[in-house]
Amino acid sequence: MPAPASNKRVKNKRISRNIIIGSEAIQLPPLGDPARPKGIPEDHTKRWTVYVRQPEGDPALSTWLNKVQFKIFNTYENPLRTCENPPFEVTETGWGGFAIDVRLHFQPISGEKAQYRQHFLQLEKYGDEKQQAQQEASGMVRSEFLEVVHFNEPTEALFEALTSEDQWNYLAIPAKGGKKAAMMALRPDGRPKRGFPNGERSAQLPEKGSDEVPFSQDQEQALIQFIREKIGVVEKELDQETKRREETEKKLKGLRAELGHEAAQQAAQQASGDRSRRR
Ligand code: SLL
Repeated sequence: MPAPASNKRVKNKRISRNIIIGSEAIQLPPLGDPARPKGIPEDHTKRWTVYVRQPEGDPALSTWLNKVQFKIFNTYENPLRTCENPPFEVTETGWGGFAIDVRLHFQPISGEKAQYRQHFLQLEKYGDEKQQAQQEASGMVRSEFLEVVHFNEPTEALFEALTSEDQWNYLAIPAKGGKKAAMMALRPDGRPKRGFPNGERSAQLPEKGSDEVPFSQDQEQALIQFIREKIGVVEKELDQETKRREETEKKLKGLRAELGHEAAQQAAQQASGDRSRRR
């Protein structure tokens, strides 16, 4: 029986995605300090957050990541914390660091099993003097690692999702964003205008520009024309310079010949003088 279409894999392809797994910790105001939030166990000295984030500007995480579970220290209530949606993070208070299991669950279209990573919850300052001074000054200790997730021979559905333009839609500036939004040429739904007016998807530039469409084939042609003209100007100047150099060289050659002739005569006179004196 043939495998259902959703499980069909794209042979000889591997798509990788980066994620940041990290934690941030800040000092809590001490016991008795009115600024200390209520209801925190007396021995807790830090507030921390452990998280899975996408690197800035990367394709959207939720294309492939469905949910994240953080297995925190087992003295915490409900130590297996599940984040079904971004932000994939857990915030708690405590007094000590420990290793957190991070379970990455992929979108069902991927047909992939969950993957496990570990992150050590770093609460105390660390690193060289400069790093520690920076942590002291900011009042925060951050520890981050870049992790790579590989999809070997992804399912067709995952391959489609991981190669789709939609992964960057989250970067679109909302339509009411003023000048910047106009620059981006947005559709009414806030997504960037792309492709041809008939909806055909393309990496081509639109033919005509406007106030809202700064980059077009027209503008590209105008730029090419401008550069060609400038190249023409430079070539003409180069020609003139070459001619000037040739003339100068000719003059130099003439002068050298003249000088050579005179010098030869002088040398000859000198030599004959020397001879007559010697006699
Ligand atoms: C270890 N580092 O790995 C030690 C344990 C546990 C920290 C650190 C409070 C937990 C709670 C807290 O910060 N525990 O209140 O349940 O063995």
